[in-house]
Amino acid sequence: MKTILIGKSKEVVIDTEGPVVIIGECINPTRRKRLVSSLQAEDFSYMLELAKSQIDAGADILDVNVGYPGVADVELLPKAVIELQDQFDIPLCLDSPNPLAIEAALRVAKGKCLINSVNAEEASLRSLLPVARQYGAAIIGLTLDDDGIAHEPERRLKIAEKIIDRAVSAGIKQEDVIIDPLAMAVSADPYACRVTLETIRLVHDRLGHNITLGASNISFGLPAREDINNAFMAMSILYGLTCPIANPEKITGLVRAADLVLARDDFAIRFIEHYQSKQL
Ligand code: THG
Repeated sequence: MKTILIGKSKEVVIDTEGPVVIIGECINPTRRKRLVSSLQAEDFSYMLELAKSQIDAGADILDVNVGYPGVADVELLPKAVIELQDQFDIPLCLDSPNPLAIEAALRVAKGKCLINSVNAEEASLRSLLPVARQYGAAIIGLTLDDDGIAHEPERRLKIAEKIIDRAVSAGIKQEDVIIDPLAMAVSADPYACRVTLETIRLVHDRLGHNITLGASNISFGLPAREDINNAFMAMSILYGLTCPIANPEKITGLVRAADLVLARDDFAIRFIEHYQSKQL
């Protein structure tokens, strides 16, 4: 199954057969004080720097999250989109819990964006599916519903099916629903990653949809986070993860290596190209 996103004109294809597509996570005020203070002053230069460095490091899509307490991302998210699309031709993943901010950003965005995110709560489906349909956007479907987060992979699969059914009923193409199996901190629950891995496998085998997740969520609260993230990322890719949300400066080498090992990079062309770009 293929999901196509579009920047100003450039198309990016996310294909369940791979290779892995990287959604750059760094435009996110969590733990980035400088992004918060610059955005508060409506100075977008640091955000644009973060965009450039992520693209140079291998990002195919940029996640854009400008929300933080006390600031109206209804106004800020569309401004950020305009600034980014003025400089870069890369598809955007609009990341906000606020449906009004998502809609305001879609109104000004060129191309075809990804909405991050919809979930199976009735309020989320009702507010966002018509918006996705209206603007021709693809959606990330988080596998949680009005009962919260399920701990059984089979239940997360059922929730994924529900989101896909409702999206198709709302006029969204099936392939435009990318499933997020929910990556949670393994420090809080020893089985957190096993549940996520098993959900990835079920969604891949039974539904055949593209799959995303926040790759660095799992290692919160632990040392040597990169080691943990890398182990989880490699296993997730084998099971069917196709478009992780991650820091490209830390993940692109591993992603290229995984594609090579999975016979998705004939003659190691992309692997070597990435390796050489880092030597410059
Ligand atoms: N699923 C979906 N969307 C998501 C998530 C998800 N969006 C947000 C988040 N989870 C993924 N994005 C981030 C962005 C920044 C950080 C973590 C996840 C982050 N990382 C470092 C830290 O934790 O200290 C700091 C920056 C760095 O090391 O580069 O803050 O699960 N659909």
